[in-house]
Amino acid sequence: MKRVLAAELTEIMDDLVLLKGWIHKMKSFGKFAFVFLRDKSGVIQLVIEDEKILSQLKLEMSVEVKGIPVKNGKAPGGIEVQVKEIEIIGKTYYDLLPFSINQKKVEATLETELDYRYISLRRPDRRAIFKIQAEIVEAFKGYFKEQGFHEIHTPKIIASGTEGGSEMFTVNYFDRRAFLAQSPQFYKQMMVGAGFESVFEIGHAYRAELHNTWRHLNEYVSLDIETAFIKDEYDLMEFEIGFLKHLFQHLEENCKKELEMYNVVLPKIKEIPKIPLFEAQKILLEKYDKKSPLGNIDAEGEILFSKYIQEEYNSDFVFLTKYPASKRPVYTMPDDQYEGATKSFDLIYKGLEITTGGQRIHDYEMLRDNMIKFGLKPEDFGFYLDSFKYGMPPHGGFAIGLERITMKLLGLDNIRESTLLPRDMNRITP
Ligand code: AMO
Repeated sequence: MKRVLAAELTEIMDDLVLLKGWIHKMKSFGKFAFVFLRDKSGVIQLVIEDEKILSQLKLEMSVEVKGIPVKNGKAPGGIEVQVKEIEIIGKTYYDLLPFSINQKKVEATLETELDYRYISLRRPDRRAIFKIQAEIVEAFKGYFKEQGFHEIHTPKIIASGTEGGSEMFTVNYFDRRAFLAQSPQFYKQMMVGAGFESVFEIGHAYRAELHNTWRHLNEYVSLDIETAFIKDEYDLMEFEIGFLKHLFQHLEENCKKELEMYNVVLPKIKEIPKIPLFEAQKILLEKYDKKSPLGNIDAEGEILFSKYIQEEYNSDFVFLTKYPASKRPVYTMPDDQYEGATKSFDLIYKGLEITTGGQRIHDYEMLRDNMIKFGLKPEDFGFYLDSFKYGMPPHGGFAIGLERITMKLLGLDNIRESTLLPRDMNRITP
């Protein structure tokens, strides 16, 4: 007998159906009970009259059910199943569930939920986050494949850092020291130059950030692109706008139910304002008396500036452009208009940076000289620098943090909520 899913029971079938799932909720009326069965698709009401079996049922057991679907206007979805046979196929071994699966509110802290991720994900609203996340990845793949980009998978155990700074995890690699990749930066550039021209990668990135915040993880998923023969960084911003438009269309078509659970109204993107960083800093100071750190704006500044953009441009998004060279990695192309600035940008979405990108230095000598200017030793960059000796074309790219875009889209408060199994300074399990 073929299994049917709860959500597939939309009309009455004469025959017995086979359902499998977990006991979501039970309402007993003495001689019979309504038992709600949950599977990956939804919840269906069962009517059970066998008192012996009812006494054995416990929340979250997994069961196999054979029964006849009948109409009941009061049942969720208008259909209930009159159970003929029920078998317990997955026993439980708990005294008390760590938190409720079947109530609107969880009544547990986020940390407890994460400790019991294997239970919290049984909640349909929690699984919805990851359904949407999976569709963000689908949309990213779909869009960039359509644009002629080639998917790559680059190593995550690497010999040197790519993003400057000290946020790297070291790994014992036999008798040598290696690092976990902070980003696929060098390899995505290399693959563009190697002839693919346009590449994308969906992969893990590692940051040994020494602070636990609502927006930082130590391991996250990076949606990266890199493309050759661009004119400048504005070509890249157009790619990101194109992707976002496609993404929201894709989510509207594929995640209606899940988006409703979080009351998400998808943004309608026409244009995204592009504002040089120094102007954003000036506006923050003049309008909000908010001072910014040198060559950047901090988390509070991002939130305030997004508020300003929402009021002035009616946009959830803003590109901050022309970041200073001193605050950008060594590979970033200097700007030809503003002294000390670069052809790089961040995309801020509802008060949070979700993307960094920019045009890269593609000329071998220029890159080598920039490394020296940054106080780095060109010989430490071996294969990366060498790959620029063979006609590297003008190119650039960007990376979107998957958990960050998911979080902002759903209006979640903490990045851990949009991370399946978060890694932070205090957590490496489950
Ligand atoms: P950057 O370091 O800004 O740029 O990272 C790109 C994007 O990745 C996400 N992100 C993070 N998400 C969660 N936790 C973190 N600790 C974290 N760090 C970064 C953010 C961020 O915007 N190589 C460049 C990209 C490029 O230029 O192509 C880079 O990695 O969403």
